Amino acid sequence: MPDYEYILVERDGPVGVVTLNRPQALNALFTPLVREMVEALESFDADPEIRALVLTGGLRVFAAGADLKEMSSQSAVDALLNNRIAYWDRVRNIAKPIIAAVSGYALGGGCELAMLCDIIVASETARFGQPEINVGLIPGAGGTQRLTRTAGKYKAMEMILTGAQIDAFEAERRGLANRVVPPELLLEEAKRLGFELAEKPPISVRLAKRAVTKAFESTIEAGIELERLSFYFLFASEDSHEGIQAFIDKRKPEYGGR
Ligand code: DAK
Repeated sequence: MPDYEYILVERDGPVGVVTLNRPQALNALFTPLVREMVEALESFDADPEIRALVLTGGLRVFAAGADLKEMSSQSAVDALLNNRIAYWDRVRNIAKPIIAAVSGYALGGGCELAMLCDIIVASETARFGQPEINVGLIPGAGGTQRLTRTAGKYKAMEMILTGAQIDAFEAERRGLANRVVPPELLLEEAKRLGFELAEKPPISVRLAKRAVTKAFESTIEAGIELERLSFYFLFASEDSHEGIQAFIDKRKPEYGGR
């Protein structure tokens, strides 16, 4: 295993566990962390002894979204050319099932990351939300499409337009979490599911995952494309710079509608 700085990697028999580990920034998804996460997931995906993956952020927080400090200096053209979404596409292309073990905040890109996984186990403390609107953006890593298909138009619209969060129990009711468990049982339950999947025929699991994903996403491409261009476009707005800067300065943003 390579040395990672921002994640922890563990093998438990046939289950590979990747833990986001940037606690001082609430696991904000800056590029070095995302790169390490993708590399670790791909390396487990290529390992014949691993049959299922668990992705977690530990007990305190899953991930508080993309790194607003990293994004603060980004122009619309930077966003387009950096093509950081390629990392997210690589997560989407992992062939083995990924179980998200979510505790604490799963916000913005954190919520979108959980939704890229195949099964979501939530701890009682989990909170899901798409707060990008509060910093002058919109979800940029699939949230407008995946949350809408999962929770339905009206709940997704409310969450995305207001930035309101939902707790673990509402997430379960809305189909955004498979089950809710006490925090101390979160990893155990996620791994238990991983062990269960590891007993199944791997090729069937792989093809079943792909087919279910296809059913979920068959017309998603157009939506994602639109979302991505809109997201990049927002970096040309004064309000996104104001929103992000206000977050960093710890003050209330003043939006001028430009
Ligand atoms: N980015 C950077 N730093 C963050 C952060 C973030 N998203 N969230 C928290 N932190 C940092 C804080 O700045 C603080 O650092 P210091 O001030 O101590 O240096 C530290 O983590 C602890 O945070 P707080 O002091 O704020 O902790 P609280 O418990 O008071 O509040 C909170 C927790 C999660 C409610 C709050 O931190 C918060 O509102 N965070 C921002 C949440 C947010 O707006 N997230 C959405 C970001 S936009 C894409 C890929 C991804 C995305 C889009 C496109 N492509 C590749 C195209 C995703 C976009 C987003 O996620």
